Amino acid sequence: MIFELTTTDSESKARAGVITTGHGVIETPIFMPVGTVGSVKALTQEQIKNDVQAQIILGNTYHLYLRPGMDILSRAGGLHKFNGWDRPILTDSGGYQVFSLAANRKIKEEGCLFQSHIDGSRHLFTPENVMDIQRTIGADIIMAFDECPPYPSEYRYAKKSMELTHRWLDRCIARLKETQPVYGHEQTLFPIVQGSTYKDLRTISATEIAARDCAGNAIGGLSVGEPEADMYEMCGLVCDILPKEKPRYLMGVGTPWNILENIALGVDMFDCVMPTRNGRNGMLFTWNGVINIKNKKWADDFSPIDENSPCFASSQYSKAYLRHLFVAGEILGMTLASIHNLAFYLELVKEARKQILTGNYAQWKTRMVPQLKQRL
Ligand code: PRF
Repeated sequence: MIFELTTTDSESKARAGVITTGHGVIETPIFMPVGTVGSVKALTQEQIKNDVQAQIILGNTYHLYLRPGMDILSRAGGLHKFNGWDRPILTDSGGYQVFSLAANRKIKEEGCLFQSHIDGSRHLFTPENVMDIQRTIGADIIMAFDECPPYPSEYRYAKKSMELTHRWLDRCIARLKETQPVYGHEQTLFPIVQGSTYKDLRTISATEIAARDCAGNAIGGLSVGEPEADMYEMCGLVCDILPKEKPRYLMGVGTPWNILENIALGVDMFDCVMPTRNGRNGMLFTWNGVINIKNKKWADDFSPIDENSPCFASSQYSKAYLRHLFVAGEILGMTLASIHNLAFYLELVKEARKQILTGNYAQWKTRMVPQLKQRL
């Protein structure tokens, strides 16, 4: 993987760059749609590519390991072959999903024992087998096995957890050195900064992570219930320590305004279930604010969701029709809302990139944030 930093904004820490992987290039800042089980929910690969214009999608080790399982993924020839997505894929390590989804999880030095949320079966994730699983899935970017402490966490717990994440990271790195990619293309490890909302822990963690000299770095443990101001403070502090010449990925963030604020702090990559999950629930994100399409007020609004959008779902379907689909429980409603929201997120980061390249990012961001937050 190669990261070329094209421009850094003079009035903020926003950056524009290009990541090159074995499955093509990614222009940063970028938003990555979440495809937990290997599918971006309710969308076909054509829709993700042509309508959303996604450059990279995410998969989850935890879900794919449980279903369809490693035997099927291996025999399919990896996730790219299995789901027909020929652009870059990033897999999360399971270090978050195990803690948020699995039952009876027990963290030990060796790894994490847990019971599947699907059938209750017992499993052990270790830094080593999580690397092996991600080899078999075959994503271009793979994540270190970490522990994401809940918010709030006591200082002593957050510190112990962070130290465990660092020891697990060294085991991930060692395992990758001993093994080879299965399908020929390169796989790049991103380690994850933790440390909850404690400034000294975040400083230690970012310094430790930077010292591993991996090709890209991630920031975890944020957007887990802490105030937005704390997220921005931690993210800014960590970005200032992580190396400039490597991409920075803020995991699981966030709203459109969270994305613009964190780009200003130096983040290059984002993922979040919000555009798809909230979309399936009738929440639409637009340049002028947030719409609850189920609201009665849209019943006779025959204007498009966004007439200026290049995306057909946003410009060709009226709000009244989309509301009707939601009220009637039609699955097309979920598909159109997901396409619209993801296309909007991708347009948002594309416009952010354009503003960085022309030197107007800070001003533009200040103007956009209150507009994006409006409730329509
Ligand atoms: N760790 C991992 N995945 C994640 C997170 C984390 O801390 C988060 C936190 N926002 C989202 N996804 N491995």
